[in-house]
Amino acid sequence: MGIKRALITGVNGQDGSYLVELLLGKGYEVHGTLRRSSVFTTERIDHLMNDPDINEKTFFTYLADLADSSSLDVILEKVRPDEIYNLASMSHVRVSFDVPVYTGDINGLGVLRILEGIRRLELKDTKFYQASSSEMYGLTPSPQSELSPFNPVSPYGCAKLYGYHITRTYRWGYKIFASNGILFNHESERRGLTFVTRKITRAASRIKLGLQSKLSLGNLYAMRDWGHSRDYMKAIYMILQHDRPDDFVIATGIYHTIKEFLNAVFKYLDMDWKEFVICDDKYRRPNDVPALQGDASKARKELGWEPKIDFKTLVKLMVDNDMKEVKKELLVKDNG
Ligand code: F7E
Repeated sequence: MGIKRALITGVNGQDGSYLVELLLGKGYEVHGTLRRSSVFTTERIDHLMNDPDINEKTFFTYLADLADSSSLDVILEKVRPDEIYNLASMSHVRVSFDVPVYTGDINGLGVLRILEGIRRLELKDTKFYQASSSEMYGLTPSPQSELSPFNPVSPYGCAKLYGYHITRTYRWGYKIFASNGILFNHESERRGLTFVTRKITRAASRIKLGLQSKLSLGNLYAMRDWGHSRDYMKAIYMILQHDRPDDFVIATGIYHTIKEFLNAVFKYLDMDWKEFVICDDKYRRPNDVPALQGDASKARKELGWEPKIDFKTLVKLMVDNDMKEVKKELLVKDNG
């Protein structure tokens, strides 16, 4: 058997960066797509792109866009991947209320554009993974499993639900090995700075080091089931190695409020969050999902997957990393 070839859309995102490391470690040749931007957006994969041993032999990047099927088709035809991981999306739920049509195009129709590419090019041996989301459950009471109904309340959740269903439709209609991972919130040291966990760990570090005095947030009562992205990328790899295409919830099963996350972070830094946090309506959403807590029993049983990084360790990893990064920022400022 030759070297396996994977295509990851959105390879420069938090998840893409961990997945490319995992696949390169398993001996895959990895092809990744990025969207063009006026600023550099490759910082999470620069260590791989700049490594001559990796870059020249096994890791290739392309500019492409889920809005543009021609850009996808060219890559599909050239790479003819064994596995496709569709991680590209407009990933911010609050922002989806500002750009709802764009969100529908990318997170919904974008999935269809890839599936149509697989179908039209007759890539019969290509397996497809769709990054579905717990946001699709919306108002459904927790805990949520593969059998729970979907009740999305955001343009993001609605578009992701289209992606979920079109993936199943192509699995059944065209016998494509197409699977969904329904991933609950997953964070890390590489999480974008506008998601609530990283916003908190970064701000707490800046407050601790005297660079910031207040932190503005929205709804503090929402509950989320937070895991680590690295663990979740192992799960999605396992989903495509399973003997048949299927849909799996990936979650820790444990949930916390935003207040509990604040408490854990500020306590770790010997501070009291109540002295620094202010609530600002700007960060509230027209609708917010109240409580997400995943039941990943099916993935545990059928894939043998389990998360290794618990809540306390996640908080520690993120805070330690932000303290290090903010200290570096301070050093540059002092020397400049
Ligand atoms: O918000 C509340 C906010 O933006 C979590 C994405 O990866 O997970 C993520 O979506 C909670 C919400 O993540 C702020 O109202 C309060 O209740 O970190 P988040 P999310 O919306 O759950 C799902 C599974 C995905 O698929 C998405 O791609 O925190 N919250 N104050 C705030 N949230 C933000 N961002 N900023 C605040 O100031």
